[in-house]
Amino acid sequence: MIIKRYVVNNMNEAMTRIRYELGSEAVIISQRKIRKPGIKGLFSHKIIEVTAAIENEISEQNQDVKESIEAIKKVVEQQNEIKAYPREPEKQVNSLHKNSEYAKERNTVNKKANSIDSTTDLMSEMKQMKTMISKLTSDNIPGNNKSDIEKMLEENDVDSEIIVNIMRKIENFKTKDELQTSEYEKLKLVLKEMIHVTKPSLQGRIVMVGPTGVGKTTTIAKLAGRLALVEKKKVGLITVDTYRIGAVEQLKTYADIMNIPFKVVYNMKDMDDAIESMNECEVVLIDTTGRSSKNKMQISELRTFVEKADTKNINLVLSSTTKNKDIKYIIEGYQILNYNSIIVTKLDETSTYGSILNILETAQKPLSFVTTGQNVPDDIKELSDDKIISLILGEDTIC
Ligand SMILES: Nc1nc2c(ncn2[C@@H]2O[C@H](COP(=O)(O)OP(=O)(O)OP(=O)(O)O)[C@@H](O)[C@H]2O)c(=O)[nH]1
Ligand SMILES: [Mg+2]
Repeated sequence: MIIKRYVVNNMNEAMTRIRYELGSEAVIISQRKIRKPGIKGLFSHKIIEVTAAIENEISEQNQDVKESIEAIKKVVEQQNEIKAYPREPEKQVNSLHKNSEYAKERNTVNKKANSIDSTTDLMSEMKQMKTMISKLTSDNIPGNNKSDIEKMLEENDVDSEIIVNIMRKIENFKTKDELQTSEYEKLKLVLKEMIHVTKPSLQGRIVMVGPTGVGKTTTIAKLAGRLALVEKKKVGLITVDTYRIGAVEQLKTYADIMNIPFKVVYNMKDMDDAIESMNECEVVLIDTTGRSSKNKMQISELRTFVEKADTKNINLVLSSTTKNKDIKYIIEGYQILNYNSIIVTKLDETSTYGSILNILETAQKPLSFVTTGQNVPDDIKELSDDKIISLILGEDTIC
């Protein structure tokens, strides 16, 4: 019996680690809330100590399968010998094994395989054996069966291609203390290498681009609120609206409430004038209309406006609820806008967070913000890479 103790933040984390390290047969023996050791522990929230156990001896069923395999192996050997001496098989073989174990084994084999008296029977028995062997060994054949890590990443909606990539990286991951590093710890180190966050610069011109309805305008309102009302900065708002009637009103309402300058841009000349008129502002937030990434014309039109903004602070805004396949198309379609960072919205609308990894890995750009609800200006956050990793692995939630 293997008994292991886990100190974790929540049961979700405990289950993930137990399932990975001890397997799905493991049972939880006890769980209790404890405080972290030392003085600090008195003031921090309680953590959980979970004890789990698993039988480490080979199960009776597996033992049985092993015995059957051994028996069948011997039948195969004997059949080969019989084939080699077709005329007087018993005599020939017996003469080869005069005082050998043959007779004894033959008895055992006959017991186990008494229906094998022809090649056809043997073939069917071999087929069964193949199934048994693959069942017994499937866990040890790479790629044959999904590992617990793969299953867990899949459950958290990490894209299948990215999972393959992660597994390859884990396999090649070398640590100083190889024997002491579990695969789960390696997974975390691999994810840390893959996920990048950037400390967003909230200065100068900041542009938001992205598909329809992902939350660009709401995100701009949140940032404007934070900068103008909390940080007391001089903020201006520009909206590039060459398409949707009504889009203007939404941002204008926020600008009026916050009492900050607001301009609507319909053409390139307007863009120059609007930027010029906001020379005094420390931060100018520029909103754009949502575009389908499939419509290359619309995206190129948007590009000319974005280039006019002349800034390195261009954010691609994507919702965490976007399908994995669409993420690839959107990121590809928006590439010509040369965005520098990513904002992932609507994390409050999802229960798994693999999409954050899917978006960052596909875009190969760092994350600046995430948004977690409709409340302006509160529901916007910067996340550390460790927090993102624990979200992706299902150890933590955002709300
Ligand atoms: N649940 C949730 N809803 C959000 C979040 N951010 C924005 N929304 C909502 O999503 C809807 C669309 O938001 P908009 O800000 O208008 O989206 P947009 O990207 O500007 O849309 P277009 O201008 O049409 O391209 C609104 O109902 C917002 O309240 C978020 O973080 N969580
Ligand atoms: Mg909008």
